[in-house]
Amino acid sequence: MNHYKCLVQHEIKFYTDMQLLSRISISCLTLVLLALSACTSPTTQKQPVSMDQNWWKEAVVYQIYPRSFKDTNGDGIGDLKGVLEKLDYIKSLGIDVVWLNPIFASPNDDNGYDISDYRDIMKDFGTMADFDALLKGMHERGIKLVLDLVANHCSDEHAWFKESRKSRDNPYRDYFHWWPAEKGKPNPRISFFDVNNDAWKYDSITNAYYLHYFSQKQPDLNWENPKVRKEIFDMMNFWFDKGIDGFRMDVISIIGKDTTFPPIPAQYANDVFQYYAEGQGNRTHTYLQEMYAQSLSKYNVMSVAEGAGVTDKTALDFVDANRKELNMLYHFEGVSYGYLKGKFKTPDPKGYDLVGFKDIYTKWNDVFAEKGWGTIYLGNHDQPRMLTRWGNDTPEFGTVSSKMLTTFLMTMRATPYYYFGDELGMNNIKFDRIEDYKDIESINNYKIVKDKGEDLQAFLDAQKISARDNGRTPFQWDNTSNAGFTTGTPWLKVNPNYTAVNVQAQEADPNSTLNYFRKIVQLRKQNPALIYGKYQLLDRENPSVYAYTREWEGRKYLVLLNFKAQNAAANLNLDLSNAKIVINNYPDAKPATSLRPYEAMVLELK
Ligand code: TEU
Ligand code: CA
Repeated sequence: MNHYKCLVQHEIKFYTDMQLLSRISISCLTLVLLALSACTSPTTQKQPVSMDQNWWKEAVVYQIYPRSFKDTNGDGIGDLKGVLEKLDYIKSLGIDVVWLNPIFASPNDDNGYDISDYRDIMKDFGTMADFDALLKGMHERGIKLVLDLVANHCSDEHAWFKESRKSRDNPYRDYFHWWPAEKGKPNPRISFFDVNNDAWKYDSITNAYYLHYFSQKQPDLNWENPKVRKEIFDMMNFWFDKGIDGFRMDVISIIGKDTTFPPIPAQYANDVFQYYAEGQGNRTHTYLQEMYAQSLSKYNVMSVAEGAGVTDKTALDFVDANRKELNMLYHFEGVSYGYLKGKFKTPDPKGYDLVGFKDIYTKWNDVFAEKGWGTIYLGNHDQPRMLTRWGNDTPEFGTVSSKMLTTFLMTMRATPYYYFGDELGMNNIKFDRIEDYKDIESINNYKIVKDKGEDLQAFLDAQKISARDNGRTPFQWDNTSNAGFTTGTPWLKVNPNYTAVNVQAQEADPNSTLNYFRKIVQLRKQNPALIYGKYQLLDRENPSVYAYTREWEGRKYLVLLNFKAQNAAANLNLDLSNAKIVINNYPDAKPATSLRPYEAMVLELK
């Protein structure tokens, strides 16, 4: 069975259970809170702050996919000089931190997530001198730089792997997971990017299989080996000594492995990712504590785990400060929501149910309410454009729903990870043909569907909403050819709507999504209540409106978001007569609980 089917089925089953549970607990909580709020004045109530304040909690992170940002030499591929050239634009957004997807030497089987030299820059992107200039340029502007640490696996073209596969007694043999073929085929492990979903690849040179959770060109590193861990920590320190401000850690949740490779226990049969992350003992946490001691603790840097397979049950183990592991984690439950059971990333044609959406984000807020710290995102390089997936990308509602989603991201109690291009309201390109896709995930899953004789048209239709390449099309700077991204042929097609949706057009328009983003970034930064304030969901059952308050040190904000294309009203027992609108996405808004399509407003309650 396709592993994605397993993944999605599990997520839905898991979600349904959690939804029931959280419905019960949230409604109890609501009753208690309603009772409490009846006897305390909301403006004088002080919220205890149970955690330290940190720069990375207050930051807005802007993620740049460098391949698609700005090309300066006409080869059709974005580069580091392109990011350098656009630093003033990045600064103008008001963001604090830039996260760059991998920029290291790579044969690009998976766009840089297959690293062949961790201490060198990918040729397509430039040189180490370009990197040094970029880091300097960012720091001069007060922007921090976070790089991508891809340490679950490297490239099969990395010197370590080239050595490792030569002979069974090579000093690098134990840098990877090998299974001698004379012991028979190892127990199955599922690969996410393999046409047979098989994570074991036979290598005839030494008559053995090696493990690759991702593509055959991404062999998994053996973290059981202390030499591997030392290599990784030294490499991290190399970049920290250069002055970078942190790492986003690719699938760091699955680095620990039970190297006896037992059969996967039945309880994980429908969710292999969760088995990889949570089912193999405590190894990952032991390694992360060592990483903290050997590297992270020595610098004033931030760390964020890509929490693939991590549930709310174990999330705090990664980010509770007392454990001395990492700072933040991003979960997959939100972005996995709304796909059909048993189908590879296929959205429900009826759309997604907002109550379930609210429950997921509320549950994850609660995980970090006392300890640790969360993140919030609706798009990244592994996701389609947030406007298409979670908003409404028609000409009528594109701008307003884009601003509504931005309002959500900027008013939750978590560090926002904002994906480049979302500030312009970029949407999915929706390719018709498989030939237009460049992503290994789309290409290999197409082959899987084809080999099984399943419905290819249905697959392509679903990809129009869910494919990763939708989020990777070139950034839209202006209305000249190729959106000003390149003078050559772009590596991935430019969305034809660039003639209208681009930076140049939006700079001039005070009501553009771009200027709205700038404004709401400032609003968040100037109001600690929007960063640290307690989050309280209101009117949970409302199928159209997401309403919540944020409250801290006598300040209280009400956030009202209509997620639907029809008018809708929130049912709230709140007096809005003295409320003041601090930001809204319609020009003539008044404090009210009735909202127009995709209307968003943030009110300060007095
Ligand atoms: O993603 C890990 C991951 O969970 C994805 O493979 C995810 O399942 C998929 O994108 C959903 O469509 C990280 C990186 O973010 C991704 O770009 C890499 O391809 C992957 O690891 C391998 O390094
Ligand atoms: Ca280039």
